[in-house]
Amino acid sequence: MKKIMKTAIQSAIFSSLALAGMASAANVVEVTMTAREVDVVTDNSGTTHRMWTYDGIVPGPLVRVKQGDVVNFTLLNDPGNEQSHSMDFHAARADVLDEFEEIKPGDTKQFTFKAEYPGVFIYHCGADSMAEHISRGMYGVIIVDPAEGYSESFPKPDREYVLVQGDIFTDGASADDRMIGVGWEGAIINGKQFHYSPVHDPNASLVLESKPGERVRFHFVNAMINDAVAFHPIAGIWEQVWDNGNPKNVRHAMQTAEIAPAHGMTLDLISPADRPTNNALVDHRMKHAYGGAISVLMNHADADENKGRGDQLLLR
Ligand SMILES: [Cu+2]
Repeated sequence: MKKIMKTAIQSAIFSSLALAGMASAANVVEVTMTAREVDVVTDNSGTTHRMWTYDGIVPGPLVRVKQGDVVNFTLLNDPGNEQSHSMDFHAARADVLDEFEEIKPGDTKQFTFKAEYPGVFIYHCGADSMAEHISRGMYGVIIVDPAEGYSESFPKPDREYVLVQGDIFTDGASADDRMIGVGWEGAIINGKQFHYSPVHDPNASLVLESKPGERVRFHFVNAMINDAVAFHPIAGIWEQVWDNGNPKNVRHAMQTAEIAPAHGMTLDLISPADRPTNNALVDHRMKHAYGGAISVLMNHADADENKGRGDQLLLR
């Protein structure tokens, strides 16, 4: 009896130690961003707009963690700013009035969350009016890679690109204007109209690239404030689409994926292996496509080895 008790106590102690060990084993990822209100170039010709940003860039920095990681986030609101700002990570479960509260210029906000679910999530400023804060550029992407890694139903890609579609409004458009679409000038992909489309804009100097037959993965986030995106790869078919980027939410051989505002999707494209081809990745809503939401993917043998890998997932 005594011996059994002792064993039970020992095993209880061992269990709690094991749990503590597991907790401390969680990877903690430090992420710091500074809200900055600055002029940003929004097309391939050098046109600037007054934007509100994370770290002075649109979209903000790409954050990538693994499911189970703890994100320790710090937001600084630059003292030179005029507006209050905040951070809302869609990958977090938190308190909108606590972690996501807005802070005044000069203030700092720190919070921690655990990335519990895999997928591709938007983050954005939630300060009033969101219509203005988001459409002036305060958004970005956090990818949470699945804890179990790649699998048969979620294969390892050869290349990955991050695409974020947002709105661009005339500088003077008020929050109320933006809410109802007044002053809308076009759609921006990773911060610029026709960013990767020399076909539609001779000043575009960047294209997306892959080799024939490669599996190219797109992590797409819709940061437009009112409109869904009808994402279609012209001259291609999405091999698989994972709603919200979660390996469990798979669909096959899709032509067009409807992506709601503030939603994300992961989509794979495989080009013919036997010859060089091109795809035009469009928002099939013509207003958006011809407003700037067309990107060219060139599939050719000389594709830049660095593109779609390492730090070249979100081309600036
Ligand atoms: Cu803001």
